[in-house]
Amino acid sequence: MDAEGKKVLVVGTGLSGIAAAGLLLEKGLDVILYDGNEKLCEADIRAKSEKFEKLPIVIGKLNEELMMQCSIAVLSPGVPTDLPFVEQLRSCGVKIWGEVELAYQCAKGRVAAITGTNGKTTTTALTGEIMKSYFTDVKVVGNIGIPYTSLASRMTDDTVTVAEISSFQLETAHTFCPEVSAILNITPDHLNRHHTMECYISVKESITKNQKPGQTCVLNYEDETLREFGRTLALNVVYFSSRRRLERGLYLEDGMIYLADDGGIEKVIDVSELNLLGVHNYENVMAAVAVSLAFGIPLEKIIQVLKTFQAVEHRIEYTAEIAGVRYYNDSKATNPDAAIQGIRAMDRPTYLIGGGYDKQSEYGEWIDAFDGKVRRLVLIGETKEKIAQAAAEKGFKDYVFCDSFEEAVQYCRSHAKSGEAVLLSPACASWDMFRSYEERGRIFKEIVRNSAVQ
Ligand code: UMA
Repeated sequence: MDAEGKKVLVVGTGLSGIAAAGLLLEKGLDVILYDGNEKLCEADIRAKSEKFEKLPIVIGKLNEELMMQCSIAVLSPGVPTDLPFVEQLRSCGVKIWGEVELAYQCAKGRVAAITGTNGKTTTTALTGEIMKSYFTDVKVVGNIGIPYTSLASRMTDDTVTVAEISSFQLETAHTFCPEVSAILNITPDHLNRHHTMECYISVKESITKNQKPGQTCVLNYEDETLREFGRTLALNVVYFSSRRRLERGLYLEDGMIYLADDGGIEKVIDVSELNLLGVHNYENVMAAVAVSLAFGIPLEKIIQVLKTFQAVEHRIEYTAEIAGVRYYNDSKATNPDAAIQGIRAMDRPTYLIGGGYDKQSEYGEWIDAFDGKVRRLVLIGETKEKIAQAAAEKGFKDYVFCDSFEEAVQYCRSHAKSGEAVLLSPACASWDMFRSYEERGRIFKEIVRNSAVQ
């Protein structure tokens, strides 16, 4: 890594920034750690790692003099690349890298990378489990919650890395080149960050931009954008489909997943043998199988893992049954498309908790997917009025507003009757009320479980 005797600026002091700064210090580079949030306290940041004892930390505003001292700025994924200070860094000649770019430049071994609007965490976790059953050194990193930089220095030529990569991370990943990539689906999300759907699509597709002929890209045949994109790639493209038989690739038919390869068809698994629910999850399974096969893992080995793999936390996660009411935590549904999968998976009348941070999403299709199943929509957060308006426009008037998250859960607790369900599937990010969707999901589970013992 060439920092030309200058300093490296790390932007953000969340998971990514802390791990990136740690990696750079380990490499003996001069690091400045910066966070734009004026409310943060320097001592708290310094306490995050023993390595930070003498580290220069800047909070609030960056001055130009300091920018001029840097050759590279490593941005955390949550930092938009078009902010004025990032533009200023560029005009000072500072290279803008993301945390994934830094990790990739320091890492070794083989890489599989998974992106898509929804399903990437489940697919990454499942692919990681399959890889672990076959290879001795497997690292599962990225948007899944383990920064790539936190493990990069421990990777060797024998390491297999399975990386969940978000659109935010792809924006600043310049040389990143996975041996196998997968794009699961692309539906509107994060449009406040990427501005247009075209930009969002092209960022997602850029996961393949450095891949070479002979390397593999796994794509969802039922996503028209991706189907067309596959036709333009000079790579080994493997499609999967939940709606039709494919001549080559993986497909779902009558509850069975098949692998078709130039005339030969093999049964992979009957979906009733999986511990995962819903067609979207069968798509995730097909993608994970395709990635694993491309890494040379025998199908029998893959099938063994499929039979034991459990759903990821916060994704249509069964939480409890209290007085005949079933509670599900789908906090990971941070956009309408993910929330559509959540309500589709319900098989009973449902009290649905929705709303949160405003990412400028449209909620009409989510409301269409209620399909008579939503007994009441319990709305919270920044978007509650916007969602209520979208619901009213669709003729759905059975909604209530709650002022706090706790109030929303308690409302459902006191209204839902035996045989009904309560589903937290907000269709929005959590950042207006919580630090993360994980925190929102954990608090949901806590309130539900505590109310069971009252
Ligand atoms: N910050 C600034 N300036 C800004 C914006 C943020 O200084 O303009 C600072 C904040 O004050 C804060 C820090 O940056 O101190 C936060 O950085 P971050 O938002 O990048 O969060 P991290 O803790 O580093 O977590 C990130 C991912 N977060 C985002 O992409 C928003 C995590 O994905 C990921 O798990 C983690 O890196 C490890 O790789 C979460 C996520 O919500 C799960 N991802 C989105 C999604 O899945 O939809 C993309």
